[in-house]
Amino acid sequence: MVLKLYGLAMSTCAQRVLITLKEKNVEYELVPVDLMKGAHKSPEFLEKQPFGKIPYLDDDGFIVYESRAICRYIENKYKGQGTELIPTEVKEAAIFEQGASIELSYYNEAVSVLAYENIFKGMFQPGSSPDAATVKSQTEKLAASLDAYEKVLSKQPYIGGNSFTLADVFHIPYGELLFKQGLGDLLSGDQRPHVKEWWNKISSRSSWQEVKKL
Ligand SMILES: N[C@@H](CCC(=O)N[C@@H](CS)C(=O)NCC(=O)O)C(=O)O
Repeated sequence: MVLKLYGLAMSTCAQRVLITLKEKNVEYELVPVDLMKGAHKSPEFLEKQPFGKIPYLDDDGFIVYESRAICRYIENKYKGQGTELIPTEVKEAAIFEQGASIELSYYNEAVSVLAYENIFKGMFQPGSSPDAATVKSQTEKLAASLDAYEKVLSKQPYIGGNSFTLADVFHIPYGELLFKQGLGDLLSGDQRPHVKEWWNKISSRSSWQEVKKL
């Protein structure tokens, strides 16, 4: 049975998984979940994903949720197929885990709060506007983190080491949304040349170009 991903192609968390599926050349079916109608809070959905969030994966009855965990599951299940997204050599694996933790610790909160304030808030609460103080503080926090990224990326080409990995994949969807908020310069400005080079490389992957068209 083909893997079933419950989510939406426009959801950043589902996009992480979709990029992974494309990189691994794995067949899948995307089953839409109507967030506007609250389908993700229905008893049937909560049975599979108790936190009421998209996405979750159904692999012939085996359920896994949390986008990063789903990506790791797909990589481990399809090891040897498509792009290798988690290195196996012990030191390379450690640097990969370091990169994955960097994304979760120093990037995800700022980019997700910014996307909420500048994009999603208005969609879910029509008439509301971004909180200027939150936008300012999260932008400053992200800029400070990216200064540290610049140091990391001056020593290695990818955030998870010497090759493209899931640590890079995890950054892509929210990174792209920064450009839709007029904040793309944080990633592609000349003030951080190694971040710029890294962002250009990871965002031009054909997997992401295909996911953007879904
Ligand atoms: N840590 C979770 C986050 C999931 C998440 O926040 N999903 C969002 C879409 S990107 C969602 O379901 N939002 C609807 C809601 O919170 O009601 C993951 O990575 O899967």
